[in-house]
Amino acid sequence: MIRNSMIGAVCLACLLTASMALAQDRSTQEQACRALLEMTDLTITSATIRDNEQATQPYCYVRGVIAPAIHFHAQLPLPENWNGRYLQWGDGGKDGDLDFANQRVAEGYAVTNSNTGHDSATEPGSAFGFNNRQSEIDFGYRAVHLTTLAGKALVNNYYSRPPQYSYFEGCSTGGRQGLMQAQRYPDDFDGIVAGAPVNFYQAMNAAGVWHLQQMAQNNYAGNLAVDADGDGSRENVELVGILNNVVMQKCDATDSIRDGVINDALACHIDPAVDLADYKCPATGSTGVCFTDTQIQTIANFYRGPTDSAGNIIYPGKLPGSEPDWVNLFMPTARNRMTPSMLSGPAGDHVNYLFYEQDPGVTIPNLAEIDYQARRTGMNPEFHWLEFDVQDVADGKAALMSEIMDATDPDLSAFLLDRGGKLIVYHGLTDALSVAAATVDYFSDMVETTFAGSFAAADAHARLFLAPGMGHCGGGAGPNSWDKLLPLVDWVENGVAPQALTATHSSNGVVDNERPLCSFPQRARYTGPAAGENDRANWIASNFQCQ
Ligand SMILES: [Ca+2]
Ligand SMILES: [Ca+2]
Ligand SMILES: [Ca+2]
Ligand SMILES: [Ca+2]
Repeated sequence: MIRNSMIGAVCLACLLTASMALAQDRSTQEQACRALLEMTDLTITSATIRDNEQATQPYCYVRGVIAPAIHFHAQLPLPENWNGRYLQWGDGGKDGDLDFANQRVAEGYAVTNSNTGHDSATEPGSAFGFNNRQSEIDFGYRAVHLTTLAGKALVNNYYSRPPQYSYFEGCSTGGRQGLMQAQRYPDDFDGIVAGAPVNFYQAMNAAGVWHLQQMAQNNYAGNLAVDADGDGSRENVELVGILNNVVMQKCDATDSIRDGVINDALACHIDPAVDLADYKCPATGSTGVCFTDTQIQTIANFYRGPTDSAGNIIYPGKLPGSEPDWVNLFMPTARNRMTPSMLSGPAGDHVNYLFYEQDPGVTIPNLAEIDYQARRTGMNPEFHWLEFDVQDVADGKAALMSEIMDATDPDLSAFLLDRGGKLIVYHGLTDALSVAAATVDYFSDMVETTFAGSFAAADAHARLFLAPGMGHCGGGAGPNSWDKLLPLVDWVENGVAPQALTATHSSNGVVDNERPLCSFPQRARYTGPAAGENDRANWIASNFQCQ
């Protein structure tokens, strides 16, 4: 008893001392963080110690402003937890908010992100670009660059030394930003990972509108969602399932593995008129679920992509295997109130505010109202997305906005050769939003311009990894998960170039498919136990080789 109470007393004193030390720690930490408010050449509006939801250790959280309207924040690990690296975290969609990278902070990175020059709560979607060139420039490239400079200044001040290495990590809009940085500001980063880049920004968004038009035109005649019960609402999406099955029957097993994943979607060619012949509606009176001529044309157009009046592709069509993702993105159904996510999201208001040098008009009150007559009079005339003509891309009507937002300069010699930077690009092959074929085109152009067409020469500086069966930045039937940053850090700091990225697919938290993603143009080939291709147990990375 006595012994126990003594131990208790000792521990109590012990705890008291420990908690006093902690409080002292916190106040010292707070002081060091708050000192950033005193920086005279950077507008810092707050600096305070904050807990990290994804770690036990708190960090110094800083907010600041760059004129005229870029708001940014920095997540700075405590000095003893800092890994010496700086990371600019990429944005998504049209951004307009501060994105947190708690996991990277927990790993020791000093991280920054900005609202890219506008707030999405007041100017949602593309609306920030309404008669506001400065806002467009900030979103296009200026915000990321200046936030990076601010982030490096903060790091230098807080840790009393500059970052040893600087990185950029992002996907989608973040992928575009990564390529933009490599092209415009080659000195900002030592390494960049750019996922599913939307770098053909104008063409891609114009294509998005064009695909929506395919579904909506002639009172939804080409829509793949059908009104199966005749109550006037198009709720049935069975046709997409049938289409996807036909595609899988044709191309899933070309890698000799039936896993619901097309290994080389770029080599899978679908001719809807031929491949869907068995499911075509009869000439008179359709019975059951079948494809009309107009629907078959829609599908052909989806795989082909929009073309200009001379027949040139404006933006590549959707790759086989991506069909399930057409539903939410492009198909007006009763379930999405006839407003697919591409319409309510990136493309619906793009042509109103971010495409033309002069904005043609504000959005109509309800984007789903296809019969609505846009009002041409008044202070703010309207422009209906159905009026948009994709030929305007080819006619150069987006030239100025392309200059601001596209990141398609194939010359990366300043970043890759002069600075010695490293670039990892990845793209899911069933991405129906930004299409991997466009990234293959850009990467090949880059190799042509920067490395005289030699992929072998490019390999030491930049690599492209295509992920079979992966959707936009993640998801999909194929292996779609891996640490995006770690292989880049290893390459930059240890000179270990990633031969392959090991990606996994999980169902209910259990890994059920694993594959090496190969450096393009190599592809993964099965080299495991003979005749064991279709044994699920053999779907592990070590049973494949990049060839
Ligand atoms: Ca942001
Ligand atoms: Ca504008
Ligand atoms: Ca119905
Ligand atoms: Ca397969």
